Parts: sequence; structure tokens; C-alpha cells
Amino acid sequence: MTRPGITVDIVAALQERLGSGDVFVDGPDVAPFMVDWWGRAAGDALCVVLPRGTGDVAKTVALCHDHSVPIYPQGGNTSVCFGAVPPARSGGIVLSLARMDAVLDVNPRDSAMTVQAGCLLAKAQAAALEVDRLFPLSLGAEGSCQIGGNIATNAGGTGVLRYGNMRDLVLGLEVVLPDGRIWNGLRTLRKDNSGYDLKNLFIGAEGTLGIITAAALKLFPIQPNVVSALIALPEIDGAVTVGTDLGTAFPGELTALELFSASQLRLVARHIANAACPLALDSPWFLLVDIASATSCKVLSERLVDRLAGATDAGLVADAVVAANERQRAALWHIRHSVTEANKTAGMGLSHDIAVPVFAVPSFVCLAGDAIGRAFPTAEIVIVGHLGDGNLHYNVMFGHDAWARVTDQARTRLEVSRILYDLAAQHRGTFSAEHGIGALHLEEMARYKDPVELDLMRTIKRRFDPRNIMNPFRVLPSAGCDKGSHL
Ligand code: FAD
Ligand code: LAC
Ligand code: ZN
Repeated sequence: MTRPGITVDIVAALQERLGSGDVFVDGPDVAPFMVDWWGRAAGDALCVVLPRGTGDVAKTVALCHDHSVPIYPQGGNTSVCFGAVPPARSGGIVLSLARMDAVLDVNPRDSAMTVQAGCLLAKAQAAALEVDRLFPLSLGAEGSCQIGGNIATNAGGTGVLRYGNMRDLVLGLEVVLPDGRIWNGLRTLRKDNSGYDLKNLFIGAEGTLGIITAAALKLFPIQPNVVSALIALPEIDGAVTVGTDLGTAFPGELTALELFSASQLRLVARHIANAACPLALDSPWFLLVDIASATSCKVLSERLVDRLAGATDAGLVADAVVAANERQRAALWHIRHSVTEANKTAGMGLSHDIAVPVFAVPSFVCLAGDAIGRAFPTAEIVIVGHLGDGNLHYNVMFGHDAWARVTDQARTRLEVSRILYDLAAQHRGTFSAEHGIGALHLEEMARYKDPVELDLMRTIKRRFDPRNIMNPFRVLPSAGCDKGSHL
């Protein structure tokens, strides 16, 4: 990328404005910022800036704006679609929020907390618990991902069914705009109809419209009793029926409804310590459910067992285990939260993050299984998903050796994704449910997005960031371009 506007030594100018201790140029301090979580995308940058506060972010952005230097915002760098690392020869800077990790305020009387964007998700959860409140976003990367990254990707995870995704949990934001101005929208109001709801533009924008520096978040009462169960099912159709039935039987109490294929549980057991499935893996499908309530665990368990007995009599359930204590419950969730790590270790997983309406999940799974099986008979289909949200992580797995033997890997990737994304589109679904676009799905944006929607998005981007310095060539494909990852 050529940026004719760069006339100053931007690194020296940043070091002068911020201090050299906040601007890293090379060496081991810099390397981790350049490689994505999968280890599949690597780029480079002029430097990595680690601001200590919003003022530092604003100074950095203003300087980059004046000289048209691209900025690649980075949170915990757990993006699974190459969104947080710069491309090769980026000519830009990485701006990491890692040092801005403070919990600024936790107010149980307002059911709200305010944190800096670099606050780890796990730290925010713990701060809420300290005042007897719940911050309900939960996902496998919670020990490494940051609130700013969660907001920028509108993260989902396992609590969406009950609490919504990140967009539903944000009350207010502070954002440094692409020209260096600070927008302070850090309010905890539940109601504010005074004009456009600007915060929603930045949520899910993946750093293309500005840098989130702080956020006000919603807190919830803690449900004191939680019962978890793992359920084996002979049919995917039955999984949807059982899930819907549990939603009806436990209104407002069913907080998680997670789906696994048996192949996924086998893979986790093989690659992750202490993650063996407590049920025999001779059924094709499994559900992990959480039911959380003020009702006692004993009563919840009895109601759940009753309901599952009915489903077993109807032939919908093959087997089930209800966790008898907190240790068993944690063991079930350890399995769930280990899937991504296990899949990364297992081989080359071509992973897809599709969503379709919940009722259409069985049709999607059957048609996709047939099509992938025909086209790639040696690949293994490994599925984990947030069934309650119609969101499947559909992995087509090749062993490391098998993948090395694939002669045209790019073509294979494309063929696999085309099958799955075309089918998702036919089911009125999406090719990106919760992981975002990053640099990975630009081609799909061009192919599957309504042209009117794309046009509106480009208009917003141009208005906010006319110099195209904020995470350029992420999220939006260049006009007229229907391919190319810009990595
Ligand atoms: P990064 O990866 O650093 O960045 C993500 C994007 O946001 C990039 O475009 C970056 O430029 C931008 N960004 C980061 N911080 C800011 C900021 N302060 N201001 C503006 N832009 C910013 N996602 C789900 O939705 N559900 C899951 O269940 C889930 N599970 C996961 C499990 C594992 C093991 C892993 C590795 C990832 C998982 N993810 C999941 C994907 C990922 O989106 C989330 O981990 C998380 O939301 C990303 O946060 P981060 O701080 O790591 O952001
Ligand atoms: C999960 C990630 C992959 O649900 O989104 O585990
Ligand atoms: Zn997920």
C-alpha cells in the first residue's frame, strides 16, 4: 500500500509525543502483535503503540490522521478472521489497548460497570461478581480477549440465548474517532432517545470507524442456582425439538443450549487434558444445557430429569447426564470451552461460522453433510454450535498430513466455503454469525451482502474515515472487487 502523504518519521514523532517506552519498533516485544491467533496470518508494521490512556490514543490517532498512516487496532488478538493483525508491508502502526485495562467503576445500584477497552473479559466478569452481579458474556477466549475487542466484533458466545450478544450488553462508549477527536458517550442510561444511537455504529465495526477506549456495560442479578446437563441425541431434528421444548419448560431459565457433533467431542477428548465426554460417544449429536434460576438445584434437576424422561420416551433423547455438583458442571463446560483449542491442534480445520434460522438447522446440517461428504470424502465434519442462536461452527477437518498433500489448498478452501455459504444463503442465513469479517471474508461480503447494504456501509465508512486509515481493507471489500483477502 503506498501512502503518498507520509512525509515525517512517524515512529520518531510518536516516540516524541508519547515517550519511547510506549512505542515499540522491533524485537520480541513486537512479534506477537504481528501474528494472528491461528498462526495463519502474519504481517508487519512500522511500530506497536501501547497507549496508557484515552489522551494517548487521541494523540496517536491525530498524528496518524495528519500523515495518513494506517492504524490497526488490536485487543487480545483472538480474532479468528485475521481482523487484528496488520497485512504484510502495511506501512501502518498497530495500536494495542493492552495497557488500558482498568475497571473504572462498578455500581450494583445502577446494574452497570465502566471499564477501559483493554480490560480482559475475565477481569470484567470477576469485577462484577465481586459486587454480586453477573456480566454474562462468556466465551472460550475470555482469559485473553478484551472488552474493546468483544465490542468491536459484537462477540456472541454461550450466553446469547438468555442475555443477547455484546451489542445488547453495551450501555455507552468512549471512542477516539479517525481524526483524533474523542467522543464521550460513556453513559449508563437505559433510555436515551435523543437522536441517533451512535454507539451501535461502533459495535461490530471491527475498528474500521474508530478506536473504542472505554465502555459502560450492563450487569445482571446472579442466578444463584445452575443445573447443567449433557444430552445425547440420535437425530439433529430431535436436538431442535428438545431445545425448543426446554425453552418452553424453563422460560427465562434456559441460559445455554450448545450443540456438538460426536466427532467434536471425540476430538476434544483426544487433544485436551481432562476433557473426556462422560457419555458414550455412540450417538451423533449432543446438547449441553444450562438452566439458571432462583429455584433450588434439587427442584431444577427434578424438573429437568422429568422433561428428559418424556423426550427419551418419545425417542428424541438417547442418554443424558445431569451434573450432580459444581465440579461436574465445570467439567462439562471445560469440554465446551476447549473446542477451538482442540480444533487448532487437531489439524487443518476449515472453520465456518454460519447461522440460519433455528428451525432450518436440521435441513442445513443434512444438505451440508451430503454435499461436503460427496466433494471431500476423506475430510471429517466437526460441528460445535450455539443451537439456541441457530449458529453453527462448521469445521471441515483435514489431518496435518492430509492437508499437506492437498495440491491446491486455496481452491479447496474456496470450494468448501462456497458449498456451506451458498447453503446458508439458501436457508436465509449468514456466512458470519459472530466472528465478524476481518480480512478473511471480504470476498463473501462482496458475494452475499445486499449491494444496497454494502453501499450504505461504504458511505458510513467514507464519512467517518475519509482517509481510510482505520483498519483499512478490513470488513469492506473494495468497490468492484469480489475477491482478494488483502492479507
Ligand atoms: P482482537 O482479536 O484483538 O480484535 C478483533 C477486532 O476488533 C479487530 O478488527 C480489531 O482491530 C478490533 N479491535 C480490537 N480492540 C478494539 C478497540 N478497542 N477498538 C476498536 N477496534 C478494536 N467469538 C465469539 O463471538 N463467540 C465465541 O464463542 C468465541 N469463542 C472464541 C474462542 C476462542 C478460543 C478464540 C481464540 C476466539 C473466540 N471468538 C469467539 C472470537 C473473537 O471474536 C473473540 O475472542 C473476541 O471478541 C475478540 O476480542 P479481542 O480482544 O481478542 O479482539
Ligand atoms: C466457540 C467459538 C469458536 O463458540 O466461537 O467456541
Ligand atoms: Zn461460537
